[in-house]
Amino acid sequence: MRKFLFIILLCLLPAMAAAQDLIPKPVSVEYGKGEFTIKKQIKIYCSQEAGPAAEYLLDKISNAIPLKKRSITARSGFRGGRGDIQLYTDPAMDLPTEGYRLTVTPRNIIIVGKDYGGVFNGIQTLLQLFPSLVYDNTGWYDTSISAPCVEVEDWPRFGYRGMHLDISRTFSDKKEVLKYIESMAYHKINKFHWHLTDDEGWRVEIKSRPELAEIGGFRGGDSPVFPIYGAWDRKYGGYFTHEDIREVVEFARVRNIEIIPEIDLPGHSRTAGKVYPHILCDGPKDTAHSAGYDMRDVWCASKEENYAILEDVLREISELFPSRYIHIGGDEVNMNQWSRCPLCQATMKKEGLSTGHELEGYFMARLEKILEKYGKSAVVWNEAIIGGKLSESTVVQGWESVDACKKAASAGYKTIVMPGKYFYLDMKYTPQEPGMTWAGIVSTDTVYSFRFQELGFTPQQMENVVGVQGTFFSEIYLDHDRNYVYRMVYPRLCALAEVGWTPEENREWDEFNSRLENTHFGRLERMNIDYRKSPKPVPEVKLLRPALSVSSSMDARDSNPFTNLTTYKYGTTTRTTRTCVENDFILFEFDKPVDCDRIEFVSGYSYLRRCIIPFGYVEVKYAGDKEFSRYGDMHNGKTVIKSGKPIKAFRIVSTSKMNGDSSVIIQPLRVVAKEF
Ligand code: TNX
Repeated sequence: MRKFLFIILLCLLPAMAAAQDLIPKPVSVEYGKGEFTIKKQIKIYCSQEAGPAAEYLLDKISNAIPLKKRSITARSGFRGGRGDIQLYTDPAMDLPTEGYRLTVTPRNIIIVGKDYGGVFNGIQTLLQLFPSLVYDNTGWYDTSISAPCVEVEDWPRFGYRGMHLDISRTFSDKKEVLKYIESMAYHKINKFHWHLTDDEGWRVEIKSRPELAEIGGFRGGDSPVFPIYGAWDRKYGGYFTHEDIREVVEFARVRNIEIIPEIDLPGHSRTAGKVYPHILCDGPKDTAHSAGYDMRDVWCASKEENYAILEDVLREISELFPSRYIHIGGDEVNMNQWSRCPLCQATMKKEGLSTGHELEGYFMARLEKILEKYGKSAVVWNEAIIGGKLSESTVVQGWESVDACKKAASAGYKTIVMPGKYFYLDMKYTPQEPGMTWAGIVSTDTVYSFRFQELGFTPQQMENVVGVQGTFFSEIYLDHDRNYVYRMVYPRLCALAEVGWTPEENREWDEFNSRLENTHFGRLERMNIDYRKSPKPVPEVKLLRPALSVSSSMDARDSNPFTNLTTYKYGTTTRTTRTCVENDFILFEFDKPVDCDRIEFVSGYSYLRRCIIPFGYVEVKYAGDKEFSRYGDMHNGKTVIKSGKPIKAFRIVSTSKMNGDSSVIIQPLRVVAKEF
């Protein structure tokens, strides 16, 4: 008998452990005795408005068990009493928006939500109580699934718990975007900030201005938009039609996710400027360092026709997206283009504006007016408020720093807190892994460590904080496989989800991390999310520093001289004064022939394939040779020379007409010693 009890206890253990590993952690959970089991059939009763959530839940349950009988009965005014699973809303319940009560007993499961979002959040908690098979739609089944008896009372800390995706730099198609949204929903993320336009591509159809997407949706090949990140040798891109967008919006709506689309204005607009050159300022072109390619990327703030185009764009976007909010950008505007433009100078005089930021304020305020006409409010990046007061209804995203968030909140704007240092999920996890670096190294722990109080947010500022958000900018994505985005986003988004959901005093890193490791990683596997695993140690190599001289057909900037290459100063680079053109070369001559395993040449940033020599070839002069001989081709800005013979010199020759940028960056060579 004792042995029997022990076995039962053993069987219960995994279920109990899993049950406690909820992410994001609920406000209150009380476990009871026993469990609710689904075998061959299930009856769901729900109120009318909870119908889509019921369908969603049934789909997930059907992932885990081949149901013989399944039914959903939706009745208006349903308030519980019948059905194995009962779902309904009760706007009068004493919980905040999106709150819910989930009760599991051996007899039934009841989820009461304050609203639709509440019911949906309750379903997400329930899914985590079931075995992770509910997430797996690849045809693996069990004969039954159970959830432990429990009473959960729960609500979010913030009403805004967002995640972002940049589909301009690297395009993601509809199927990929839907998977991304689904993964967010599993973590009770309820806002999707969709970055649809930027310098490298316009990804949303505008029927009244079709060229924007038809031409601007693609770069490279015969497109006027030159490649700047990846896909150098082909026409690359895509865009979402209105029909696609409606499908995505509906998919998100069922999942309690509001989509906030972004048209990044007035900067980050090189694509629009290539499609419609007349939208740029009347000032000089910016071609000095770029082999004739005009680098300008800012809408002229003074051409009335521009506001007419933008009204068309914003009207269609407003009609397509039900959200009250449309993101109109406002970040990183190169104001030199305005200061060289006679029209913008005249506008500034007329309007009494003395700085570029004030002109940006004028531009954004005009767009706010347009949005208002279509019943919408603006979301903007934090720089947009430097130049003066925007509308009270405008929401600010603080991305540059914690301070920028505080400033926006103090100035009275509703603020979304998303400082790069904590929440930019395109940053590296560790220095050895891929990712951007401008905001620093962002480990999962870094994300989780975000605490408003410790960072000195005042109670007044907190009143304006609507929530938190992560970003995934996609400059580097194209240089990796399609799962790169998931490794960058997960598990960091799990941490962010908890920052946005769980009361600060209930959060503790070690305990969160054990929930991740014990259970949640297993869920992510079943969700088909290729989350980041700790990297394997990189095999150590010995680097040689043979004396050499470097020369080039391109000049180096004073700030990044060629001597950074001859002294092998890792971490610094050489940067040329212009882009590369055909037949530009860089010549490396060693004082003595070098006998090594290999030489690695990398152009561009170490972590970002930009400012590279996109294509070229390599010529080598071996010890004893008089002439150079062709070693091979170079693709995507980097090459490895592994010849087995001592090398006296080598030369990289460009076959690219330009690199879409105004300089070339060269990293110090890595000359790897033979086995040591
Ligand atoms: C900053 S976030 C940007 C983006 C880049 C991102 C890369 C923001 C307002 N501007 O344009 O893609 O960094 O991390």
